[in-house]
Amino acid sequence: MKQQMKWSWAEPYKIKMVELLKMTTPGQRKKAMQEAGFNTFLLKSEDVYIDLLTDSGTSAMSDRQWAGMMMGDEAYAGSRNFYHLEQVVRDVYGYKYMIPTHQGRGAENILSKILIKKGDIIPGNMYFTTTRLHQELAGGRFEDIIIDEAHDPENEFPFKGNVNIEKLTKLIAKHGAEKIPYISIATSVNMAGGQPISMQNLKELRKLTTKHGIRIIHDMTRVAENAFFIQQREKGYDKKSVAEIVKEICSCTDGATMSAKKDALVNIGGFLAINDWDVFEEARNMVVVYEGLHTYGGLAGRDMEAMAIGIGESVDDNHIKARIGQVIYLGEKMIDFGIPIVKPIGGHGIFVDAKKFLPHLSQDAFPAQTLAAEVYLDSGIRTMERGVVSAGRKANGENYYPKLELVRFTIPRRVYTQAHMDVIAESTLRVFERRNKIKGLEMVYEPKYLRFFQARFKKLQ
Ligand code: P70
Repeated sequence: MKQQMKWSWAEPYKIKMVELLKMTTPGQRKKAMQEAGFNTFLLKSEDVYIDLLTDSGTSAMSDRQWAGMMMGDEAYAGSRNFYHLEQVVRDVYGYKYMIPTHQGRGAENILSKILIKKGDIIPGNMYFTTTRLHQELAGGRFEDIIIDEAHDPENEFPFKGNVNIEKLTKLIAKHGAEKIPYISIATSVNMAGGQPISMQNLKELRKLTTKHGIRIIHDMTRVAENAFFIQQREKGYDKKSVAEIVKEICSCTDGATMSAKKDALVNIGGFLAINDWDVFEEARNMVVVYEGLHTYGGLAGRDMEAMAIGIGESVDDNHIKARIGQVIYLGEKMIDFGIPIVKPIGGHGIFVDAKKFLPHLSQDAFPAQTLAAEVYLDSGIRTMERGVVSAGRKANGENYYPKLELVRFTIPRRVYTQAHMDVIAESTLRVFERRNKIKGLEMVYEPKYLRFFQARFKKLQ
């Protein structure tokens, strides 16, 4: 499926300041990769040319956001930037109550502690690393209820973030609604490749959960990107603005955790939003233990101001069209080169299928980790493993073996140009051309939690 838009898109901004990049030699990159134990998380950013590790906290703020930083009210309590942020969350997303947190996982921690009891089941549309870990640490167990299509990189279903309603119905019948504190629903499902959930599916889910008295908690980290895909692909939404669709999505859910470092165009920040007063009360109590007072939650006043302004900019149709237009441009270039990627192209990056790219490597030789290292060695481009290393181990110590073994080329917002996209695709092509000669990796150091961040590897001979 060609996703290319009929007419060219262009950025709805011009560049006022630039940051110079360091270019490296193959020898320097080899040394840096060895020192980093073949883990791109352990590279020094100085040794990176184009940084596609993540779209989290790496976007460029606007002049308006920077001006907002100067308007920071750094009072310990009751900062005016907090009240501005609270108002924006109500106006743009429609949630009643909001507590700022230092980033997304801060909100996940508090919410999981409040809503989950030991032995609970939390069904969700594919796991996310930090989200699942907080659910498990609170005594719960995550159950994947995403549609099967999401696990197949080749399947071009337009809403691979959808929930399999039948699977969920069976799960409720099996465990009983009292064992399910909430359904964990992400928009733009990260681990599936930035795939959207449809409004129709969300509405069906709302109906079913209302019948059983189960809450829906929304991981709204990339909700605006999901809304764009609904506008482009779902019947009845082509005339609606991204802002209208975002609000409609949120209205189908009871609360949310947000990492504002993505959609909301800030370098740090997040929040917990909820419509239920009792949960809010408890969260407001708990935030002082883990984050800070409920009117700053671990953030400076200036951070909250930049976030409030960034949220407004994030739901602008022209912004989102250019943001996703750039991702699609890169994806189509890779498809034209014959590089196997997850389809349809998602919202925040290109996910290269490492199983298909390196079919001679078993999952125990970490194909995605290997490929990420090889792309860096070729050009200094940094990407992220999203496969067996990220999936970690089950409570009984066995490895999770996810069907998707991917390398994520994540595109920061408003940072790189179309020429950078060309260089990225060409570097990946060079690695693809020598793929048969590439050997796998062996893990030589494994941390207990979220191992992908700090694990170290050695080249297999
Ligand atoms: C990424 C980042 C963060 C994230 C997310 C979704 C859908 C929650 C969070 C947590 C950073 C990251 C995190 C773990 C592993 C690798 C990278 N995703 N929900 O790069 O938010 O980072 O603010 O605590 O994508 O995808 P936060």
